[in-house]
Amino acid sequence: MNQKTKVGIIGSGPSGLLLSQLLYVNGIESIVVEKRTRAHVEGRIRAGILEQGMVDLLEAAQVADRLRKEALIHGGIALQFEGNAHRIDMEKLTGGKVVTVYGQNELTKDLMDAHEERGQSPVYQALDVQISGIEVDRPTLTYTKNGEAFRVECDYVIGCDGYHGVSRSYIPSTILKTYQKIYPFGWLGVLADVPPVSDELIYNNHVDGFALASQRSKTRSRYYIQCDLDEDIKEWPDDRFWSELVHRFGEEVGSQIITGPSIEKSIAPLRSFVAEPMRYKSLFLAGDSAHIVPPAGAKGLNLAASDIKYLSDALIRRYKTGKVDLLESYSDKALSRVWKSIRFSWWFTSLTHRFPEHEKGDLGHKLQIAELDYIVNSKAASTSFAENYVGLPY
Ligand code: RFL
Ligand code: PHB
Repeated sequence: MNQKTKVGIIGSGPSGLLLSQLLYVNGIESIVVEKRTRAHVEGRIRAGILEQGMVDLLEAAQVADRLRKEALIHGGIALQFEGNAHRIDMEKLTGGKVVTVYGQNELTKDLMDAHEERGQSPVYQALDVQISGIEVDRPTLTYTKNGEAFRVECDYVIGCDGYHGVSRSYIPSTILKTYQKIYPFGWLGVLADVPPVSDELIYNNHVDGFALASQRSKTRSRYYIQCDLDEDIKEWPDDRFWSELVHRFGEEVGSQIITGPSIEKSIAPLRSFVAEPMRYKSLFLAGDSAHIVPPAGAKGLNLAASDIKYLSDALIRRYKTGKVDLLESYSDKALSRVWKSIRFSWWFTSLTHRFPEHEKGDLGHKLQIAELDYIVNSKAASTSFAENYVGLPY
């Protein structure tokens, strides 16, 4: 079957859904193709911290009603090291900026519901997605669904298909340059319906490994501990997870952690990755298809949002005025912000995790403590930290 649209979008993660919703609000039609089911995409427990820029974009996309009612606003976070937690007052240090706590899966649900309401849901279970003709005027997306072949003719193809997607591979290898660092550890995350240990997030440096106390609501906690890459999740029954978490948070915080049955548990590998350029002819990359950050710093989803802001502005301008200048500058503009978040996330990971080359409590660990101590005690350093954490300007 043949279809025609203006913008063909691959992937219905937050990048793809937000882009198509913003285009819709501005009267520009698009088609989203997604290889998984709606339930699968919606069920992925991932990010939870939104910068103000992303919240503003969700408002512009007219999908922020539930978020406005249910999200939590955080004006600070704590950095814990050597057993003591130190609050960074981000709101005060940045002249009033805060972050919003709202699960990525809730946000995905809101976006999917908005698509469904307007009768334009993504094409789920679209298999074998391929792109052709990005070098000519009108590229084409092809896919199969339930054994039937489909062909979508469009003006632009947007690769929002994540790190493992297909779109990046359509940029010729003579043009594409990738940068990557794989970290020698992962994060073991648990979601549980228990009240969070603290009103705000606590990032904890411990000689046995990093730990993070996060949350989704006043009654739902999200905790992470640094783990080895080859850990088998089956070796981590709830009791073992809670006892390691309590141990890493130490006397003061650990003893206050309320435990309960996990409702989700998973291990995520950590990497820094950037693909340049983020545009080739009529193919544009956005979100995780072009870059990955380690999760300390909570930048992945927020970077996807800034890409979508630049790209939606560029496409809206193209369709409203015929001008393609913002499409031409998209890759450079997006990458300039991407690299700053890549740097912040890499630096914050280096400062808070235990590295295999560190003997317990060796020089590397001592240097981390000295820098953390500097951050929490120097106004200049804590301001710089806060400025990055709440999100650099778009
Ligand atoms: P996604 O979410 O990976 O969506 C890509 C979609 O494309 C589909 N797809 C295809 N569809 C059709 N054909 C193909 N060939 C396809 N290949 C793939 C996939 O099925 C999928 O639905 O990318 P997107 O939209 O760019 O969104 C990126 C975010 O999901 C990601 O950056 C964040 O989750 C990262 N992240 C965090 N970011 C934050 O800003 N704050 C956080 O607090 C935060 N915490 C996290 C995180 C990521 C984590 N994990 C597990 C990676 C915590 C964790 C544990
Ligand atoms: C989360 O709540 O999932 C979360 C929070 C902060 C991070 C990473 C993940 O830095």
